[in-house]
Order: sequence, then C-alpha cells, then structure tokens
Amino acid sequence: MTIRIVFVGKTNAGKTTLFNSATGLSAPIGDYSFTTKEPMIGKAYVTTPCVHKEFMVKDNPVNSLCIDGWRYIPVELMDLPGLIKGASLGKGLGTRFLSAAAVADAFIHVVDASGSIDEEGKIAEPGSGDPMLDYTEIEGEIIQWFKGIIENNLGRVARKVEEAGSEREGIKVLSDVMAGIKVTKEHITVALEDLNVSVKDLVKGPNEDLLWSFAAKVRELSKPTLIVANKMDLPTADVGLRKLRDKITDKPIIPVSGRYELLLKRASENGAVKFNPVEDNYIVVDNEKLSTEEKRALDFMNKFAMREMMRHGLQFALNFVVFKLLRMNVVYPVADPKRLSDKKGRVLPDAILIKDGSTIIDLAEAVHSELVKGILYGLDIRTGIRLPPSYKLKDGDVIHIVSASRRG
Ligand SMILES: Nc1nc2c(ncn2[C@@H]2O[C@H](COP(=O)(O)OP(=O)(O)OP(=O)(O)O)[C@@H](O)[C@H]2O)c(=O)[nH]1
Ligand SMILES: [Mg+2]
Repeated sequence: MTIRIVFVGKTNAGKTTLFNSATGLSAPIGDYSFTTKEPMIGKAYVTTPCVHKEFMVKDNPVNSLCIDGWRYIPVELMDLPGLIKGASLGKGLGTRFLSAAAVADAFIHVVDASGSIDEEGKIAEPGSGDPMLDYTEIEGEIIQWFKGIIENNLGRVARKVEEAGSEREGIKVLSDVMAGIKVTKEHITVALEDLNVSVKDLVKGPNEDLLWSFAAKVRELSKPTLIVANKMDLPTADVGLRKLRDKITDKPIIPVSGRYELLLKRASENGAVKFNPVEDNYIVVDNEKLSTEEKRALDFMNKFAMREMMRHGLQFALNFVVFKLLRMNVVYPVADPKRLSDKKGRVLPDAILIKDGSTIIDLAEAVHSELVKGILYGLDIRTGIRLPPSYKLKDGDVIHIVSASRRG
C-alpha cells in the first residue's frame, strides 16, 4: 500500500508550488486566492541509503529507483484546494475537498511563514500577515470538519449504544462511522482515554466543548502532521518561523522555500544541478546553464542548510513524515536468496515501506498474501539466520520468505 501524504493549508500558502516541486508536475500556481480548484495526485519519493553497496551487488530496482547509492521509494502526494477561516461555513471553496484528504496517512500543513497573506487569503505585503493565526485558524477548520462527521452520526451511535448498552459497541459503531477517514478503533479508544470520557458521555449532550476536544484528539491521532514553514526566501519569514516554533511545541516544523525548490527542480531537469540526498541539497553540474536567479536560489539554499543544520527543505520534510511520524522502515524482500533477486533475476528489485514493529508475516502479506498461509520462516540474508514468522523486521533488512504454499 502506497503511503499517502496530503498538503493542507490556507489558500496562497504555496501548497501547489511545493507539490509541483516534489512531483515534477505543472499544476497551476497563482498569486490569487483559490488557484487550485480540485485535488491533484502525484508521485514523490522518500530517500534512504540503498543496501546494494553493502552486499556488493549491482541492483535492478523495480518498485523504486536507485540513484548514486540512494533508494528513491515512491509515495503519493495530494495537493488540495486551499482553506480559509470560515471554510466549514462555506467560505472560499468550503471544506468539501477535505473529504479527499480522508485517505491520507499524514498531513503536511503548509504555512506562509513570511506573513504575505492577509486574513482573507489574498497576497499582501510580506510581514503584514500572521502565520500563527493562519495556522490555528486552518487547524480549527480541519477539526471542525472532523467534528461535523462525528455530529452527523451521533444519533445513530446513541441508538446503538442504548440498544447494546455497552461501551464496546459504542466504540465499534463510532469507528465504523469514521472508518472512511481512516480513523480506527484504537484511535477512538485512545482519544476517549486521554479525555477520560466514555462514548456515552459523548452522545448524551450535546456538549460542544467535549465534542470539539474529542474531534481534535481524533484528528491528531489519525492524521499525524508536519508543519512546513514556507516562503523562507522572504526576509520576513525568519520572524514568522521563530513565532511558529515558540508557540507550536507538539509538531515538527520544517522551513522551506517552495519557490527556490521549484526553480532548482526545474534546473535539475535541465541538467544544470543535481539533487544531493546526503546533504538534502542541490549541487552544480553545469554552471553555464544556470540563470542568475537559479544561482541565487542555490546560494540561499546552501546558507539555509548550514543555518538549519540541514533540517530543512521538502525532501527532508517528506522523509521526516514517512520515517519519523509514520515510523516506516525499509525492507527488501528477495525471492532468490543467492542472487538477491526476484524470479526474473532482478537484483534487490523492491524496497518496501513497512511500519516499525511489523513482522515477517506482515511482510509476507505485503509481498503476496498466498505466502502467509504456509509460512515457515524468513531468511535474514545479511546473517543467514532463520527468523521466526513473528520476528520484528528492522530497517534495511533483506529477507527471503520461505513458505510451504508458495516460494517467496
Ligand atoms: N516568495 C515566495 N513565494 C512563494 C513561495 N511558494 C509559493 N509562493 C507564491 O505564493 C503564491 C501562491 O502559491 P500557490 O502554490 O499557488 O499556493 P497554494 O497554497 O497552492 O494556493 P491555493 O491553490 O489558492 O490554495 C504564488 O504567487 C507563488 O509563486 C515561496 O517559497 N516563496
Ligand atoms: Mg494550489
């Protein structure tokens, strides 16, 4: 299953600029409000050092790419139409597009750190806007959307709880109702526990404050979120970033410049520069091909990388979401343990993202569900040790699954 990451944020924050930069697509970007009218989907990559060097083989990647010793593993990105305060009441384009975000495994909330958008979402003098207010207002709209879904189904949940009389049934009904937005029973249980309330407390009401707190908890748990502080190329963004970092302590904040990222991405397509995953930066390949603005972008990004100790930029943000927030490991399943290949002889063909704590059985499920039935063990190619089906996989494991029902 491909990981899906959705860009959310205020109109004009720069979501599409970042989306284009990460996916290589050319969706419309504009300095007027609500440029994006429909959700867009594209492919981006997360990067990790490839294991082929360690095994001293030349690989033939199939589900991913291998460039200069780095594996590029695909993830799905979605760009959404922008939000604005009052969206849940129908302002701007409203929140109807948020239903497209329901499938997200994680959000990237794009904030204009330079303060170049006004209350209404129009482009304004840099520094005149309030990035922190933008952030809280848009978060408020997202929570409101979650709350709406819960409220719309509260009657049904109440009836079921009444009929069955049990808390467990209540949690089940609530999770059925929210399954469409990837909210699980566990999310609901933890949210209720954190608030120290029961489903009965939720449905006997209406208690606006409680519903809001519950919606906020469920939102946090089901859509892990990274904040991207955008437009760092503008001088006013430093103050904006500092304010965001002072006030928001529960979420990672990664500074970026979508504008320069996009410029350099285009320059890399022309062969002028090349992305360097080791330092999360671009390096010059052909100085002759670089325009003055591209040189400025490079210069800015290099200084920026030093200042932020390399914790900056879109690639770092995507990697952070997948490897840290979603706690994914990379595992390489191989059908042929001697050649480290698939049945067609392609060496280290697939790099699979799998949640930390997953077992050999989970891997078998991801590779081919038939493997699971007769599963015997997993062979750890690095050590030659046979691992039990319940073995918890580690990042970078290369595994051959041995099953009585099918050869992995
Ligand atoms: N200076 C600067 N401008 C940027 C940056 N990123 C985006 N912009 C500008 O901000 C404006 C809005 O960019 P978009 O990418 O269309 O923003 P959006 O969030 O997709 O907007 P909607 O589709 O309306 O929600 C455009 O004029 C961009 O050129 C950045 O990093 N720096
Ligand atoms: Mg857009």
